[in-house]
Amino acid sequence: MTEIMSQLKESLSTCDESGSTDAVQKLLNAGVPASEVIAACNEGMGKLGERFDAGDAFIPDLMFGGMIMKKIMTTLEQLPGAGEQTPVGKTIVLGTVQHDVHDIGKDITAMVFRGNGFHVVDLGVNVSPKQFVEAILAHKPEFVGLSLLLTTCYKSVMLTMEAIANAGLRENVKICVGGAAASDMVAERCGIDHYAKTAIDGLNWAKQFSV
Ligand code: B12
Repeated sequence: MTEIMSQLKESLSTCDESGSTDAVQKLLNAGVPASEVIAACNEGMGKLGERFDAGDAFIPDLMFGGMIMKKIMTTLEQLPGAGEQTPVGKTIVLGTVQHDVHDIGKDITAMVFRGNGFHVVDLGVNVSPKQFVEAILAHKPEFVGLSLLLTTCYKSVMLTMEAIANAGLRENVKICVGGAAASDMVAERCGIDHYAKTAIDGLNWAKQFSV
């Protein structure tokens, strides 16, 4: 199984579509849980990012890698049990912060929360601080999830937190941040309750308040 996991990571990082989807199918057929498949995909996408950093991959590669990843997610979403579960009656407003258009991690997070009975309000990408505030007012969520992939968008996180506080809503919601540019330090500096390393980490954090 380790070999197929490695095949998946290698195929995704080199944008080999059939190699990636074959590996996913083999893993699922062997009963590997979707969460482990997602974790391997994450690593593969991270490696693709490293290739991009090293000048060995280019924007079209990132885009193609993103398309392969979305295809894999569609397969995972169709698995039995991946849909809405018994509602836990809690809502999360989710979005990728302003000026950032990466949505794969956010979409996985939405899928994971939905699959565990949360009501998910997905605001999409490039979400302005004002849109977050409006969504909190409209949906009265218990949780807000910010996705942050670009270090240049750190300021968007700060401005979003400021806008939520200025609207008098900070005490009403628990807030977490995730994505490649997020960290414990970002969370701490922005006054965010939790840094979620993965979607599952975010879910487990939210679940403690949801029993
Ligand atoms: C695919 C990709 C793209 C695609 C995105 C396609 C899409 N539909 O999303 C495209 C081509 C659009 C793109 C564009 C750019 N990209 Co890009 N991209 C990537 C890449 C390779 C993979 C991202 C990804 O999808 N990973 C897989 C997912 C599953 O992982 P994830 O997002 O981290 O999510 C997981 C967790 O973090 C967590 N999570 C994420 N969000 C949240 C939120 C909450 C609430 C919770 C609980 C959890 C959670 O859950 C997920 C599952 O566990 C990364 C490399 C990397 N290391 O991330 C670079 C990367 C993020 N991109 C980068 C760059 C520079 C860019 C561009 C600026 C390039 C350019 N010069 O134009 C543009 C910016 C566009 C913009 N304004 O946003 C850099 C950022 C560097 C930096 N320091 O900021 C990276 C790190 C690559 C690199 N190493 O240089 N990119």
